[in-house]
Amino acid sequence: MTDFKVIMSELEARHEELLTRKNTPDEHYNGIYTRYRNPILTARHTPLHWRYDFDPQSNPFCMERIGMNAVMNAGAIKWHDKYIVVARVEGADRKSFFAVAESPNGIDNFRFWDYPIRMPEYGEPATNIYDMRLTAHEDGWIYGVFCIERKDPDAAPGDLSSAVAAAGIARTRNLVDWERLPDLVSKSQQRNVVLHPEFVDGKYAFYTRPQDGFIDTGNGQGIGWALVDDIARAEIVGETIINRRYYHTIKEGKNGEGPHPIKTPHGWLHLAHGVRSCAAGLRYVLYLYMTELERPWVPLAEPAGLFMGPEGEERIGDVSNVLFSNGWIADPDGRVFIYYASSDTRLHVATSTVERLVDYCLHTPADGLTTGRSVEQLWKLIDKNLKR
Ligand code: BGC
Ligand code: BMA
Repeated sequence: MTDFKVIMSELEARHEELLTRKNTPDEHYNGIYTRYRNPILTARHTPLHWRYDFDPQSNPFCMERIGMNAVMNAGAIKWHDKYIVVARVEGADRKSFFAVAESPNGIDNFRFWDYPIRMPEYGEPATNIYDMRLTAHEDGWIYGVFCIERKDPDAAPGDLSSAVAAAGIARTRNLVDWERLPDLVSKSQQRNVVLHPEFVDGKYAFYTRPQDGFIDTGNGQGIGWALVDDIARAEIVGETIINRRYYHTIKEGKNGEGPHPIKTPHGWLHLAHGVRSCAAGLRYVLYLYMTELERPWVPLAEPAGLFMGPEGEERIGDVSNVLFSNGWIADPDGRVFIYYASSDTRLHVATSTVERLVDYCLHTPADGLTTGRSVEQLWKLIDKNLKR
């Protein structure tokens, strides 16, 4: 009994120390963004009262009764002056769920709310849900659009991996009570669906990612754009591809919109992920692109290659070689907080400004798609620097 108390108070002290640890910027300078040294959320950050049974009678060994495995891919929003993330928390049972965590400064001191989100079901209960994109829409609601996954009913008898992915839609005013709307109706499977924050021609607008199968995007050529009349009966009737995949690029295999784009005076600033296949499996990196202000579906600029890729410990985790982001916050003062997860294991933050990210997009050479053109671009810069 005394042991139990001692163990508990030690656990609490260590947990508090972890939660209140100050985060500091990484020393590497590239002028584009600054990484922070510590992950902002990991499985260890989840509340002790989610994991331990605090009753010495029913838990004599003071054991973790419900294990947490990872905290990753989080939607993000500034709300009541707090930096809020709605993280994908994955339990030891491989099921993920959504949980809100808040921080006073966006960089450290993230703390989960007492209870994770109880997401209402729509139709047949989902086996898993993940990767929520948050959108404070001009209609006044905060929307969460996320992936719902169920076993493929047409899978061969021994195939326990094939799945079907679709987009779930829910809305809230307080991030606690969620109203689930019908799932997005689409001819193809969908993952990485994002709601644009403004009406376009009086309609709701979605970034989509049509795909042939659960993993393979197949003929799905990239990030799509679709208008929907009624959010409570959302159906994709036509999709325009606004950001394409190309051979031998960082997004050769697949790509997907991250969080909803940030509105800037120069156009919409988009954060996305690109995937390619290699001997080590799939490699996920982040990239940026811009679209026109008045016509958010029209491409404006896209720097060549990756914006951020996994580095150091980020490379290692449950699904190694992955950076994924579905949340960022643009503050009124121009600062941007990029919430990205590494290797499906932990959540990090990097900071930048709208001005820097727009400059990066508009003035970084675009991908010439051949090595010859890449070297020409390099020569141009070298000449400029050495022949001044
Ligand atoms: C996993 C996701 C992953 C997807 C495609 C799902 O089962 O939960 O993290 O993105 O498969 O690989
Ligand atoms: C996906 C995403 C993420 C994940 C990534 C790597 O397709 O939807 O959930 O981070 O794969 O596993």
